Amino acid sequence: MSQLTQDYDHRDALLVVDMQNDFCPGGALAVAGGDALVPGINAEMDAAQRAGALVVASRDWHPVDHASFAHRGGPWPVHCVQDTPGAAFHADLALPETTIRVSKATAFDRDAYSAFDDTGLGDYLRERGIERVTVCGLALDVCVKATTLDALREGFATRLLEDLSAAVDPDAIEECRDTLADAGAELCR
Ligand code: VGL
Ligand code: ZN
Repeated sequence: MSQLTQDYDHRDALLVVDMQNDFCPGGALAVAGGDALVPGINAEMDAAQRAGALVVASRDWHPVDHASFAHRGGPWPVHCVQDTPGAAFHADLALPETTIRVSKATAFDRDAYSAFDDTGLGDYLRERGIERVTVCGLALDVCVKATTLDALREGFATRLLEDLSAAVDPDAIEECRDTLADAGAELCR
């Protein structure tokens, strides 16, 4: 029988990117199929935690009037404003109690797509003896892509869980896969 989750051990971190209401259908910056990832990601987090891996969950966590919002000249509608329901993790996301939570893009004047950008996550993972990072979540063509590329730059072996990620722009998926594979990520299904 084929297994449905990846292999993990204590040198692994599973990094769940931005599984927040605003990126799910009905949200301010909805990704088609975003909410449908939740059961699979829950199973993956369970497998990772049981195997002694670290589970990390990032959230997009913008101040009111953030620089990335359209009314300030940015590319995005208002989304993931700190302490609003849209910024909360999806209600069915079963984060283990020991999940390391990382807030990103918190600076008022500048956007940040990667969970490694100005968060200290790279040093933290190295201190914990992590050698490999497995990335899933939202959105494939924005924050998952940037996070995966940064994980590689930070020197971690890096896997992308393709079936547990969805894109804002479905036309960008092919380019995304190529870019990540060329950079050295292992694409897993
Ligand atoms: C994201 C657009 C704007 C993401 C965050 O999490 O992929 N996308 N901010
Ligand atoms: Zn954002």
